[in-house]
Amino acid sequence: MKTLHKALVATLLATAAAGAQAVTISSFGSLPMLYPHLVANFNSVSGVAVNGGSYSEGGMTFTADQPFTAGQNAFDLGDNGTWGLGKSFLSYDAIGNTTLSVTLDRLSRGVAFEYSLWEGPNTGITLKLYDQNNTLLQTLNNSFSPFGVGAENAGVVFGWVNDTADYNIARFEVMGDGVVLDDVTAAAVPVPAALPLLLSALGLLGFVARRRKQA
Ligand SMILES: [Ca+2]
Repeated sequence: MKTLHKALVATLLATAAAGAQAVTISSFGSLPMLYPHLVANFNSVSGVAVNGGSYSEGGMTFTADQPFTAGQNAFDLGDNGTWGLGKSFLSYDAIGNTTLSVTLDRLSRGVAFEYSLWEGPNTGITLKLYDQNNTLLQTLNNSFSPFGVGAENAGVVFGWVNDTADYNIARFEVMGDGVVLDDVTAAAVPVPAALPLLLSALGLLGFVARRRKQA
């Protein structure tokens, strides 16, 4: 019991200290892992074409102003070769910039995904984060130039986390030309989900205190 109590406190302290930073999915360990993340990996669908509608998975709803496909298994990325051999992912149009909007079922303080894209000169994506009032929180640009020899199946993980109290992501947009995405992840939710968790942690402290009193 004492060890568990220490682990909970350590996790909460780590959460408070993490601050804002660019992240990869592998470094999501610095986020509050006590709550489940929202994850869409598109592994359970095959070639679902969406044109003017939306696709939902893992607590996220994907919409775009141009067609996209959920559960794509291979995608021609021009100079970047064929992407995603052996995996299932989301792809969208390679003709001009497209904005993919992702609405979250719950507020989040961080998002990340693996991506690749069509040939240059558009060698990156723009990520925009919005709060529950649809107010823009942040605009981030990420450069990625996987082109040429050896670029087949190249991809990079990009994301952002800010665990300050009033930073709540309700929706985000990924803009780019011929983008493929996989393992879209929205980090755990300190508010409002943190409240019952904090209460349960406090309850645990109370339980420990009571046990000590009885001993
Ligand atoms: Ca996948």
